[in-house]
Amino acid sequence: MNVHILTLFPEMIMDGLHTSILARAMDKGLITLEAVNIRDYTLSKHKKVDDYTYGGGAGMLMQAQPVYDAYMSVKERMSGPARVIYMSPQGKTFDQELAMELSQEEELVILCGHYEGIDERVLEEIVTDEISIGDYVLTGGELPAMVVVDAVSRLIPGVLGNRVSSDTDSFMDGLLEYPQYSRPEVWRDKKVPDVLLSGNHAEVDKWRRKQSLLRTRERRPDLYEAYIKEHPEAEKFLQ
Ligand code: 4H4
Repeated sequence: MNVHILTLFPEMIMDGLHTSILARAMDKGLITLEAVNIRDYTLSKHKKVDDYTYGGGAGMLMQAQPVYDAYMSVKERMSGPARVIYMSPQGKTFDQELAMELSQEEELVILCGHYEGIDERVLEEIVTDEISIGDYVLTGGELPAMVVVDAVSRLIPGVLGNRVSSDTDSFMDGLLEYPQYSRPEVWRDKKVPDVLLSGNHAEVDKWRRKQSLLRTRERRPDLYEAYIKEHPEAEKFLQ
């Protein structure tokens, strides 16, 4: 997957995403990442990229021309058509299902807004998907873009190096993940559940399924109801 991020703060993206797993994925050639500085494409002699909004109102807006020209510079270098994602509170809420969908793409362009957002005309011209990471307003789209890249990248085969750990992630099967433990067996008088030390994989799987159902029912009743509707037989694990 080739990820192209259009941003006013490329260093924030490159520093933020050069984590161990993503850096290794890039070294393996599984992912390429570039951050394109929108400011490099402004035609204004003062490197201006924002202006007041027509109709008045507080705040500034990112202008269309620099964003469009930055996108066109990336488009020329892409191997094929790409989803162009605009990070905004007005978008579709990002979730594991959307992460899975995006992980199938070969090319991904992510546009990061600032100030009050971006001129609607360039959004209409280039954006295919508007995505939100939650119902709150941030100062920039860079953190949301890094959230999307992180969640999508780890689903690309070979990135985690151990597919099992993403397959049993929370939300992957519609349930929250079960509690997990590592050494030592006893920590501050708290013991690892005996079943996990038994070596009986069938019993471990049964215990984990029950814990996932209990945790989901307690913490995310919305997910639990949806899951039980799809899998009514699962309630037997709670007996
Ligand atoms: C974009 C602020 C659009 C306001 C922005 C608007 C998020 C989020 C975010 C910087 C930019 C903000 N991006 N999920 N939440 N005018 N981005 O807050 O549409 O309200 O992804 S606007």
